[in-house]
Amino acid sequence: MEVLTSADLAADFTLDNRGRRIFIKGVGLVGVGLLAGTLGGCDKLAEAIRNRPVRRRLRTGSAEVDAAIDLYRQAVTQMKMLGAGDPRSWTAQATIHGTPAGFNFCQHGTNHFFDWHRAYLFYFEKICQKLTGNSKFGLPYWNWNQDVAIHPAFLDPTSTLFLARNRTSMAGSNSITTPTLDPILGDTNFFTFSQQLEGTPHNNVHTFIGGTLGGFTSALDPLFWMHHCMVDYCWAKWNLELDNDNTNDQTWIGTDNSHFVDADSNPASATAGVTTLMPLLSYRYESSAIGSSPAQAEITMTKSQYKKLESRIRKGADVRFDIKRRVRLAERTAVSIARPLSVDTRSSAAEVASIVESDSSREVVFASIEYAQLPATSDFSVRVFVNLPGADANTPSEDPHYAGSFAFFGTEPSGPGVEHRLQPKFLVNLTPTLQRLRARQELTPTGAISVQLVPTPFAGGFEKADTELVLNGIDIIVTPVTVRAKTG
Ligand SMILES: [Cu+2]
Repeated sequence: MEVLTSADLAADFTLDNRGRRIFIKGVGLVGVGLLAGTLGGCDKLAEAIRNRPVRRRLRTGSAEVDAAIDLYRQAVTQMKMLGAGDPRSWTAQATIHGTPAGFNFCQHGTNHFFDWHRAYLFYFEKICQKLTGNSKFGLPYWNWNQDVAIHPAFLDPTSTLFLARNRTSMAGSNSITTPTLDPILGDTNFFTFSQQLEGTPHNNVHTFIGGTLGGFTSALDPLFWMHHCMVDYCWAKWNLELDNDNTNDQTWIGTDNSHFVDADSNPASATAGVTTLMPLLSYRYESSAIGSSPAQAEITMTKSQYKKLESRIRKGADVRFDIKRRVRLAERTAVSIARPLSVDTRSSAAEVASIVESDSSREVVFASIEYAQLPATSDFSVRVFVNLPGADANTPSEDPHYAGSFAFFGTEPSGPGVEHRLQPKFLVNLTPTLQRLRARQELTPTGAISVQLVPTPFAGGFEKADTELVLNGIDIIVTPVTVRAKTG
């Protein structure tokens, strides 16, 4: 529980003379109503922030969570009853994200994956609050790392929260496990953290659970919002609890995410910069563990600690996606998912040596994999191995050569109305695997490094074994480690 007074806010925010807009350094003028849901003077603003909605971990056995699920059920029922012409209706909301013909305004595979979806959830939550008449409603989040199974409230076929899915649990997927999530949440670079969180747990949850959730219209599944709320909590935990900084790149901060609708059906938007403040000012998360990062105990923050934190979030840091070295492994090529692909470094020994000997305290080595389009099916993940040319779908992920995995969200749309092709790109951190192989003396500064891409079906066989993956290229890239900020 942070202690926050109007005096703190007066120092940090300058209200305009009518008390309707606040000036936030680096972000500019923002409506008070946007962030705190209220108009008026400093006292009301401080009050609104102190009492902002709590987004709790979706679970059984908690009266507060049960109450949030009840409100959510009411909100979904009401949104489904609104006419299709109402921009707050269930289908209109899902259409902002995607239509059967493809993704619409959502950001995937870009640097705005986190902030676009945060703004999307923010306005959706406001609509839920308005329709239920409960301004304290907070979206519960599905922490798939702590609770692999879908909450029972979403599994009852007679409930409005139900939609047909392929699975009722993430059990059997290693995309949400602690060994997978720890290095991703441990990545101190905003850009590479975002890309990995998107490609691995985010995409896998969509397609492993499957059904509508696995495709472009996924927001029609009531569970979509709980899944994305968890993605948002991953970002908030990384940023606020684990002391990592967002980028201070002015282009990023100033990018406006639009095409949203507020609770009164007005067009709404939010810059990336504003979204970084939302978990501090507009709602807050009930902390929970993700991987080895424990739940943070509710702490009493002094005013100065709170101000320090708020100022750190507002400023961000000099974080960029800098590539120090790049070694090309493969050019454009098409491969069937039934066939693992093995590619290796054919460049100079010096380049290989610089990767093998890369100082892991100062550099991170990634496999950067870019595709020309989405595949025709998405019932599989692609697992990445280092120096294991014989790796196949049966090779266990516990193998020391295993580095990580990613999945495709959505399948290549076809037919009229399809405007643009997505070019999915993924980063898989090779650093721990390279270190392990070096310790086992399986890597030498003059030998080659090979990387294997192994499509592995979620269960049994592939839905369509002749599905093609069209690669744009594979590179090994070396990026400098971003130094983590230290708050008081
Ligand atoms: Cu998503």
